[in-house]
Amino acid sequence: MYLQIKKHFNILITFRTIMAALFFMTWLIIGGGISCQSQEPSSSAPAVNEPTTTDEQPATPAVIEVTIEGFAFKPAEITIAAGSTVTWQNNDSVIHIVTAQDKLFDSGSLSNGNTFSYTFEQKGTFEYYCAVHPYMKGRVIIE
Ligand SMILES: [Cu+2]
Repeated sequence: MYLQIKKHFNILITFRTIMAALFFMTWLIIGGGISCQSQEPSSSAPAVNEPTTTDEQPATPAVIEVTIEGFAFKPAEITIAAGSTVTWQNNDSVIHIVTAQDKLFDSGSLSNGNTFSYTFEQKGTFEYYCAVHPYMKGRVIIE
């Protein structure tokens, strides 16, 4: 008789434990859902600001240096904002001439240490090469 009561008591305890666990899991799921929703507005607020700052960066004109070294333009391709100035410096011991494919600019003869600057006002892709060594090629992308 006593054993039977104890057995019933144990089943009741197990049932209560399962119900408590289920209730706790439901509370976790609902609680997690609420905390996710409450975090969304705060996390989306800086996300709106981030693209604004990255949009502003390319719009800022700058002065960019391209070195001429080892019969190559370094870097060979640059992407910059309209109004930016590119300064080429010849670090080779031979003469190089920075020439635009569309004849937009021409540096003339650049000996060692000489520089040439050009300001890009228009958006677009500008291909250039060295008139002395036409295999030397570069590109300026204005955004
Ligand atoms: Cu050259």
